Amino acid sequence: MSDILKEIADKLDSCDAQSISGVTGDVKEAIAQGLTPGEILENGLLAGLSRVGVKFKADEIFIPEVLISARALHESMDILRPLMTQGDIKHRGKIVLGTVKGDLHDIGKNLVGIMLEGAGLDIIDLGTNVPSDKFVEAARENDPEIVGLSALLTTTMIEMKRVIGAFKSAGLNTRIIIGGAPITKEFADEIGADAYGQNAGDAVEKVAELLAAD
Ligand code: B12
Repeated sequence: MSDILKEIADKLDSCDAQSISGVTGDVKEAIAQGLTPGEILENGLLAGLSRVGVKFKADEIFIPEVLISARALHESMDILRPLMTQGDIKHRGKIVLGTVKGDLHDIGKNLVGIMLEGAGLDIIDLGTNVPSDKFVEAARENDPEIVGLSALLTTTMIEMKRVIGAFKSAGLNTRIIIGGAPITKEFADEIGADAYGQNAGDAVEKVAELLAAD
């Protein structure tokens, strides 16, 4: 792996505010060296964040430290976003995206949003901790082809079922795609979601399939 990607992963993993402040500079340096945004994201930023996740699980670090890393990742994504969405993109449709009620994780959702934007979708991002009625309201207002739900906690997965139920009750047949670390294809089928995306790349493929089926 290139030195600069290792540097990015190590700094993000340090969870130390002083050291982490250099991450955005390293991301710019990696771009200058000709690395692609995808490489920087996968092998630098997400490699570092995954090590953070391991330490968080082992109670070696706590929420404030994870937030320092998450913020650095967010700032780095602001630098990468224009590179991932540039070009003559054909408008392919609209997607309402949000993390379900009770859940504040948004790194994965934001990444999915960036990739879908790059693939030509207009993104209506409702943010995190979004109750089912807000998804329904946003679908009524914006008339999207697709709604995307994210959940990172096993305790909030069930909210996805509520959102799907709320769409049925409201008489809306907008396609719903779900994703997030604890989500599986089996769970998606069980709750009646139209698709499941395992990661941001898969989300782009599955959304394209849903749009083609319309
Ligand atoms: C960062 C983080 C946080 C940050 C979130 C910051 C932020 N702005 O998002 C903070 C510190 C706030 C946090 C808080 C908590 N967290 Co947390 N967190 C994480 C951590 C370390 C990384 C998650 C992440 O961003 N991953 C990187 C992204 C890129 O991956 P991803 O989210 O999976 O997304 C990809 C796919 O899943 C998919 N995808 C995601 N969304 C969608 C949507 C669609 C439509 C599609 C198609 C695909 C898709 O595509 C994405 C890109 O490839 C994980 C550990 C881990 N390894 O996952 C724990 C983790 C998720 N957290 C956990 C816990 C327990 C908590 C807390 C309850 C801790 C506490 N005691 O308070 C709180 C809950 C707060 C709340 N109400 O939500 C547990 C969950 C355990 C469980 N089984 O439920 C984990 C797994 C850590 C652990 N092993 O214990 N957390």
